Amino acid sequence: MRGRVTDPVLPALAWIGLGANLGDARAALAGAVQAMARLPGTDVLRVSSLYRSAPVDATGPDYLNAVAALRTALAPQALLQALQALEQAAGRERPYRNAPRTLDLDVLLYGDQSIATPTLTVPHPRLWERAFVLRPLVELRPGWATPEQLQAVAGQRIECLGAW
Ligand code: PH2
Ligand code: MG
Ligand code: MG
Repeated sequence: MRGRVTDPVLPALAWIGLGANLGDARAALAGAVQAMARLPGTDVLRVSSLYRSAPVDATGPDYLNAVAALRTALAPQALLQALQALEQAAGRERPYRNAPRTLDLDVLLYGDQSIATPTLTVPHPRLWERAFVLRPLVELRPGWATPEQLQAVAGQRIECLGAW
């Protein structure tokens, strides 16, 4: 089964974190949602509100962030490669870790799978440390994070901008 682009037990529900803080971030995120909907065997089920957030472990302008729920027949590694291709198409450069970026698409959750490969760790290892992930995720999945988990990121500046 390894190496298949799609898998007979799929589709799976995948949760994607979107972020950008260089260039026209709003257009980049909106374009990414449309592009994800065009990926093979993939539907965008839901998209959170748009959020503005202060950089976490990073410098540069404020970010725009959101979370999308996909139903996809792409296996995790194929999904990762497809998302990286969209980042590249949006002009993503990687001069140093957590550099400002035109588009970042992270696989946060993939079904109930735990994945640990050199290129992909799911659940995303820093998911619970980041308000810019937890807040939009909980908007789409109320009750998914505990009040304590939300409290732990309450000091991070983030503002819900509402609908796109
Ligand atoms: N992404 C990072 C590092 N820091 N901060 C915010 N506010 N939003 C992000 O998307 C973000 C970040 C690494 O991917
Ligand atoms: Mg990221
Ligand atoms: Mg990333």
